[in-house]
Amino acid sequence: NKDVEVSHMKGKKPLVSLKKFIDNAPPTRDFVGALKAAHSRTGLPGLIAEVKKASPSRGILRENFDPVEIAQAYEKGGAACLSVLTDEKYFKGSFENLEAIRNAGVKCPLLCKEFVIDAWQIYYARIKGADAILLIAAVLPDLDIRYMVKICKLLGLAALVEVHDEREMDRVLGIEGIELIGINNRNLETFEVDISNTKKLLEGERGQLIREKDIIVVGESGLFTPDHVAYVQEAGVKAVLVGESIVKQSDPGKGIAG
Ligand code: IGP
Repeated sequence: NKDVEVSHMKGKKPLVSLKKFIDNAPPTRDFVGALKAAHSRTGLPGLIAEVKKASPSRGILRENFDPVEIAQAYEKGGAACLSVLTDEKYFKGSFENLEAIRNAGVKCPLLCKEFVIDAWQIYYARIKGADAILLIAAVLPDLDIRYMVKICKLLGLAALVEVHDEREMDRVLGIEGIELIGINNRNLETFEVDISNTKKLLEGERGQLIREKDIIVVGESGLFTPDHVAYVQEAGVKAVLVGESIVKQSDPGKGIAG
């Protein structure tokens, strides 16, 4: 859709030349494998710790935001994977942050947190050091998800497909080759957070299908306490995505233990 403005795409290289870069790019790291390993090692959901400067609902989360310092602290604190916001408009993130974290020698696999509406962005994320990318079911038709999941496989990226209601969950469960589903507890229209959303979407037949398909579910947003994590684990998640509560700590690495 040419009417949609994606600011970081302006003036960037066309897809053909991106493909050449990718042929020479170092291999990706195993994002799903890292989550599974953390889960089986600790018996707790694997942690995806989010490098997040600001959000539309909460404003600036951290003054003196140094993405590399935060990423290193998360890794030291025991995160399995990291999530790096690259969206500039709403989250004050950037692809430069992603690249800087990768170049700083952080070993955790990296999720690129971008509003993907065009395959171009997936190639770009790969070049900037991503090992996984977010695909949001609320903004992508099924056909695009199918196509983008295939592109991710070709590029060696994991796709974290995010849903926030039953309808989106059912759509995504109908798509072949999905390994990772994120359940967002934040309502994208009201910004309200309700962690029982994770439980609701994993009940009954949906939960059963997810277990049969061996899909890893990630509980996303609004997790602030060990009790919250225990609650979503009980609901069936094997991984969690946490931003605000740990990025706000003076030592974000120690924040993980808390
Ligand atoms: C982290 P929180 O409440 O711990 O800061 O949430 C993460 O789930 C949230 O940033 C998020 C998000 C998204 C951001 C989930 N899905 C999609 C941007 C786009």
